[in-house]
Amino acid sequence: MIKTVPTVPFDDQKPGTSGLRKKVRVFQQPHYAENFIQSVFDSLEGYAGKTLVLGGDGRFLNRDVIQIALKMAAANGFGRVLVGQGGILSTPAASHLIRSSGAFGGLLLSASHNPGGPDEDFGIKYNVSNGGPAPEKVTDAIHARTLAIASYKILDAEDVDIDTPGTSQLGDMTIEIVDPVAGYADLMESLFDFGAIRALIADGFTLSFDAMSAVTGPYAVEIFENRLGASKDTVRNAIPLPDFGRHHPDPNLVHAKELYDRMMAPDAPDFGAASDGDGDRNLIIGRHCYVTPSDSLAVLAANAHLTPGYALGLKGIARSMPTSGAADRVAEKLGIPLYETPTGWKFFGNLLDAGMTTICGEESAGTGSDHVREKDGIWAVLLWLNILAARRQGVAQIMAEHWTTYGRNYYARHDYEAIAKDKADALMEALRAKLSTLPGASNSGGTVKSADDFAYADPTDQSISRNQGVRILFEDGSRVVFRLSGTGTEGATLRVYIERYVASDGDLGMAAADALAPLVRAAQEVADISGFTGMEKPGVIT
Ligand code: VG1
Ligand code: CO
Repeated sequence: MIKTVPTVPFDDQKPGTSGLRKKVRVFQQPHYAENFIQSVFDSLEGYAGKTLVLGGDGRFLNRDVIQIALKMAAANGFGRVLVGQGGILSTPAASHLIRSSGAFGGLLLSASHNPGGPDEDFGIKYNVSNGGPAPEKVTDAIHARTLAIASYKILDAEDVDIDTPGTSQLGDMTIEIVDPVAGYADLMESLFDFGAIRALIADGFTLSFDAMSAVTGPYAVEIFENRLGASKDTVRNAIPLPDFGRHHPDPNLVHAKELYDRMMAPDAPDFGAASDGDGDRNLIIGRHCYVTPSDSLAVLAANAHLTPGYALGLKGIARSMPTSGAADRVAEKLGIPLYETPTGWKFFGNLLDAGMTTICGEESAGTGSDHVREKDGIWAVLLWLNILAARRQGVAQIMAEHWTTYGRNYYARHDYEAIAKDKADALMEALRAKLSTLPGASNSGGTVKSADDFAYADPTDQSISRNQGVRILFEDGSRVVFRLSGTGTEGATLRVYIERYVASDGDLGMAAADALAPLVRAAQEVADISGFTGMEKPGVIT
């Protein structure tokens, strides 16, 4: 029986960089998840009888919201829902499933790199039929609907068994519980030379993958251990846990410290990697050699042609604005276009659909390609492995050669977390107010060449996105970028992105912190970070 439940709007359901993310306690309020899901459905047209993909990263509340979404999808007229067994689907696997099944769209339950558990974060994101995050015009419509919603529809039914593979009925709707891993692993096998990687591993190459007790565990075990023959202790923290073992599933130098330490030890494996809560990010650390995500994008783009899936070359490279310009130099050398987009994967979808770019990346450890419409952690690891197998060189050697060819973009991101929102807004406001006075002025970073607030015009549909981050560009090509995070759930997070380019005949062997120190001072001088936030230092440096 379909129930129509009266409700009132919540005023805080505006999707951020990647879906709606809130504390679990917020999502547990009566009608909260239901309101948002109904607002998503109300913003779509023509889904009657069509297929919806449903799954998440296994965090606390995942299973409960899956039951709600199933009953609401049935009540709202979807014809079929594909659910990852146990409610599990990594974000890239969900993207692939949407595409391969011809689904109308998908609901992805995750707060990605944010921690999980009863006192931590949960999230819901809607992806469209190309498998990618809903573009801004859709998320704007969803938000508008959340402010006007008066009722939602839900089927009055028993909970559905989501753990047993197979097909069942819920009202008029069919539910298929599918293997979350197999189809995705097959896709990976179609893109990369598994034989060459297997041979590399058989020759003694060692790797370590930290799944951070999040969703990639089952994928990594199947792909690295079962299909590629890596030893059975390759994947660490392989079981997805509702609270990620109380860790923060963000693969960076702070939260993946254990992996970092292992990779810096005298007996380190040849290659180390980690992924985040929902499996779309990747951290790459070679033996004694950390690779910044921006450099990783550049190296992958420069070498992708060595792998079967990309043997014909790349159509273009796209990177988010704060991501370093390392990939730009590769695009230049390859003679292909480079696109600079705002932060967040939703901006890459149109470029990928239009065949304008093949590889995309973000400084936040996200890299992906046109094989799906999300960033993809395991894909990036496999592309690295395939390149290592083709070149038979170590990560450190590959990085050194890359910098000698292209020069080096020293890079770091400084995060100031949990700042009072009004203070963060005031900082950005003050910065914007002085933008026009900066060009020509000098500070510790050198002479400012230009300063602006990044705006993006999508070349495929001409839609404009403004206020995407303040950029201060120096005459020597260095830059400092400031923006506020759109994924946090506590106060505001200020991200400061710092970059300095040194040409191939310059000093390529500095410690990043030393190379960037003058620009870090410049950031403080220009934005008075400590004055506005009361913080002398960032909490996280990646
Ligand atoms: C962050 C990253 C951004 C990424 C987004 C979603 O956004 O900076 O590059 O696309 O997270 O990643 P923000 O607005 O907090 O800077 V995930 O893996 O959390 O879905
Ligand atoms: Co993620």
